[in-house]
Amino acid sequence: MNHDCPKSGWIPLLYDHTLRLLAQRGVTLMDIAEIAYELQRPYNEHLKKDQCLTSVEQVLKKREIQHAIITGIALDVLAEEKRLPNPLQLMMEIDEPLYGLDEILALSITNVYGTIGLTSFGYLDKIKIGILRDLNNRTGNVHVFLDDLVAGVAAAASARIAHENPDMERYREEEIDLIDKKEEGA
Ligand SMILES: [Ca+2]
Repeated sequence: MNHDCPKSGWIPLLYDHTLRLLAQRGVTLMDIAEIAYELQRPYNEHLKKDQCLTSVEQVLKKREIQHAIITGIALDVLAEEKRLPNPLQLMMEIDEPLYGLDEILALSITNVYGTIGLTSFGYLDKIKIGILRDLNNRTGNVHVFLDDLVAGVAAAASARIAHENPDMERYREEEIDLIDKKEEGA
């Protein structure tokens, strides 16, 4: 741990760094917002894409989510550069189907917003929409972790909107407030 970094300055830096990493890997926040929109639209006819974008931004401000993205993208990049030790290097190159840590890491993102996020994540694993389909088709790049991270953030952003929906019980709103406050103050 680097104790030279003042806590108050470090957290926004990590947010910017996370956005930069996603951009370097060809993923914009609007790409993620569009998936969140598709997930949540059936339940919310007044939903706007801007709302989804704001939700994605809020999700990406959470430290444990930044940590998951930084870790997963680092492994993808190291695999692309063939710098991982074997057999991990080989498993990443062939996207070994029995290797499930990419999904486990992404679940740490969806877990923040409870079971709605979990259900959406499972759904996205089956139907690859938007940028998820593009990531799967981009040859020459390793996206073992990135596809699940993007799905995780989209599912979390969608769950966050679901929690905010006025049709849901009041305690849900309070729950979301608590989660946000806990993170901001952490
Ligand atoms: Ca994957």
